[in-house]
Amino acid sequence: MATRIVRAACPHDCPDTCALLVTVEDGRAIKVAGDPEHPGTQGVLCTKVSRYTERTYHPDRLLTPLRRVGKKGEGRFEPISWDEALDEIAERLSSIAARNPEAIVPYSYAGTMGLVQGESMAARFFHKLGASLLDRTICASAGATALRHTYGASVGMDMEQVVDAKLIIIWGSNPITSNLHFWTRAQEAKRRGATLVAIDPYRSLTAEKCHRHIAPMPGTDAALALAMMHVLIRDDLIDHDYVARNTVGFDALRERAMQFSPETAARICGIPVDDIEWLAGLYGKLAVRERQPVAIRLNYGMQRVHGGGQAVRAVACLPSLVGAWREAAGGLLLSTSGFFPVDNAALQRPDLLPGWPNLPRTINMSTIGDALLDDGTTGNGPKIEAVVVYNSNPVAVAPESGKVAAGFGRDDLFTVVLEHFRTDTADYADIVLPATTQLEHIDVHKAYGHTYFLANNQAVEPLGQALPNTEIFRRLAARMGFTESCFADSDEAIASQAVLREDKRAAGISWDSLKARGWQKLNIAKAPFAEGGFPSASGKCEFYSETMAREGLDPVPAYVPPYEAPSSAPELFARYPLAMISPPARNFLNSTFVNVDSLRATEGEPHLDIHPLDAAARGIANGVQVRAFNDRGSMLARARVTDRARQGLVVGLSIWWKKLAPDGKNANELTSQRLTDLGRAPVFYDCLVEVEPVPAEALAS
Ligand SMILES: Nc1nc2c(c(=O)[nH]1)N[C@H]1C(S)=C(S)[C@@H](COP(=O)(O)OP(=O)(O)OC[C@H]3O[C@@H](n4cnc5c(=O)[nH]c(N)nc54)[C@H](O)[C@@H]3O)O[C@H]1N2
Ligand SMILES: Nc1nc2c(c(=O)[nH]1)N[C@H]1C(S)=C(S)[C@@H](COP(=O)(O)OP(=O)(O)OC[C@H]3O[C@@H](n4cnc5c(=O)[nH]c(N)nc54)[C@H](O)[C@@H]3O)O[C@H]1N2
Ligand code: SF4
Ligand SMILES: [Mo]
Repeated sequence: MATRIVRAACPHDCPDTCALLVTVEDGRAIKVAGDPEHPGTQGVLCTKVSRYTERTYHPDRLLTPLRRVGKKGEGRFEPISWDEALDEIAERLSSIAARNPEAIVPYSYAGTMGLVQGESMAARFFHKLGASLLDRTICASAGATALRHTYGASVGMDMEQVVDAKLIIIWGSNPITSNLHFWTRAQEAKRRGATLVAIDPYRSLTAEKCHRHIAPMPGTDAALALAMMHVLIRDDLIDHDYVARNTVGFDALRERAMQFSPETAARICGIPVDDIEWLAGLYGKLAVRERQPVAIRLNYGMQRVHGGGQAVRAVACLPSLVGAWREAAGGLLLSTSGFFPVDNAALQRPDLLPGWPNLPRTINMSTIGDALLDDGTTGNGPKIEAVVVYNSNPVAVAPESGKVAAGFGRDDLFTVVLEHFRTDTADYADIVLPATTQLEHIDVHKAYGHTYFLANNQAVEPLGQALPNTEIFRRLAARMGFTESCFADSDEAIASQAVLREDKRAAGISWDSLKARGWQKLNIAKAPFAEGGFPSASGKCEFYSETMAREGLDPVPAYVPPYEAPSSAPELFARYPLAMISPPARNFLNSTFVNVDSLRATEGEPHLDIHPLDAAARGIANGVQVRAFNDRGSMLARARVTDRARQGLVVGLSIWWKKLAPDGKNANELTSQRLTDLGRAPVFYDCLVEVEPVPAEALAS
């Protein structure tokens, strides 16, 4: 029996980007484990990915190309050959492109975070075609834009250092679910005496294990952060030297903060004044008086609301006010992605665009429902005639799902989906193409929660007739007659183009060294901003952003209320008085893994957590079926009456496959297509609903 261990990387959209060791026996992967040597992974994987072989060898894996035979959405297909599939796609795309290539739209996100199987050959293909560009906003662009306007890029502290912090504020983040390896480090810090505080409207698995839980209403974090600044300034808990040397705009920030007394913010957030006084007092005292490391783990959960961008900006100013960056275990971490020198121009080749440097029109992925339903007369460019989906499941994950499904349901739309499984989106495809999983192809990974590049070596041969995304686009390019040499690059060649080796942060890192070693850390100082040196235009942390002022945006962190809240939409609130959020379930990764039986069994069925007082007011008993609804749609879920959800809030952990839910719907039936203040991102957690019990007779019928 031939057994070998292959060094690989977790492909999922998770800050931890774990280093994997795959055990392969006689050509079959039998075990996926965490690399004990990798400092981020420490030999441990989450439950989902330790079950990765269950997903790879799942009986429902797509193993041949398919052509739709039923109605769109019905999910009836017949197998066809690769030649038939690719000929038909090339023919359809060519004829649309001959009229207007902008009528073709790629739709992809982070089903794999790999630089090779993500936007390399695929991007080259769509660029050469002149297709519409896709604005990839569905997750992080509010926060990323805010960080760019504050620090200059998505950069922050090193998660490995956080064990020495004395205070860790876990803000809009649920690491036990979505950032496990940070949580391990936070627990070590706790054992060494750190205080852990969670800021989350929901008593998440993480919040219940922190020393203190502060539960503001969704979308009010900027008010909380500004009031913390108010207290810090009022009580002179400011690192004046750090502020003078390494920040710009303190006076403007002070003026703004003075408008947010703890009383004002407490009213906006729906929390006790003492929460704010206590937290700001502790943060300032530890950092400024005692020179102890204080850390903020900010995460994307708090920027999925109207004011998400400005809220991130407000929180991101806190560590600079108190000089927390002086310590390696201090500062803030939202994302480390901006540290990575990646050669996107080589990977994606935007120069292939027909009008380069003029760009085709851009479609925002977060409003794909409206985009697909646009008839081409609204001034937003031509009607969309074809969509090619890869690494994403928009019918389940994009907001206002009713419209997304109606859009993908258009009979005059040609849809191609590259997938592992027949997802909710694949059901709407004209042609489905079987893609390889991480065990069956190579890749290079950066991360957004740590600072290692990783290699993914191929562990096993592709299953059935599955092909890597790269090979699918390579073959399509050949059929379309694209002759540039980059369309012949092998995956190895693409992998070796990924790292920008001239950058000193990547000194000594290449595909060759990565694939042998598995992972390598970037060369970055332990406390990267101890003496300023932010990657912004001014080199400083920008409390006041000149760039934002020029763009007509509020240059100072501001509180922008939610779209759907009593103060901003009283009439809506009267009809739909509960704020609904739908953050990740622990055993799913977005909509990935929902079809793995053992993981779905652990989650059970779609639930809705509701506070006992809100439940009582509606005659909802624990365990009954309820319907959550608003003007956009509705979904069924089983009520869990629990004070984990604060009063006024309901929580439906997500993202369920619609077809595996009792009514064929999920939380995105209720979410809206409105966008954040910065970054054009969706507002999944800015969503008012009403909830009613569903009588058993109604369910039976
Ligand atoms: N197991 C698992 N892990 C995942 C994912 C998954 O689906 N499952 N998804 C991955 C992806 S793509 C991402 S982007 C990350 C997301 O992970 P996080 O960035 O941690 O974001 P969320 O899980 O969306 O939200 C985190 C917490 O924020 C809270 N929250 C919601 N609204 C607000 C608010 O307005 N203010 C504050 N302070 N808190 C709020 C939620 O209740 C939740 O407990 O996780 C990644 N990891
Ligand atoms: N209500 C609500 N909606 C949300 C969120 C929420 O918290 N609440 N979170 C939002 C966030 S943060 C995000 S990031 C998005 C995530 O949205 P998506 O990026 O669409 O993520 P997934 O749902 O995991 O779908 C990824 C798909 O890619 C496929 N895939 C994986 N690897 C490959 C590959 O190598 N090749 C091909 N062809 N396919 C592959 C997987 O099988 C899977 O079906 O959802 C957003 N939607
Ligand atoms: S999903 Fe996250 S925690 Fe789980 S193995 Fe992948 S990177 Fe690690
Ligand atoms: Mo995400």
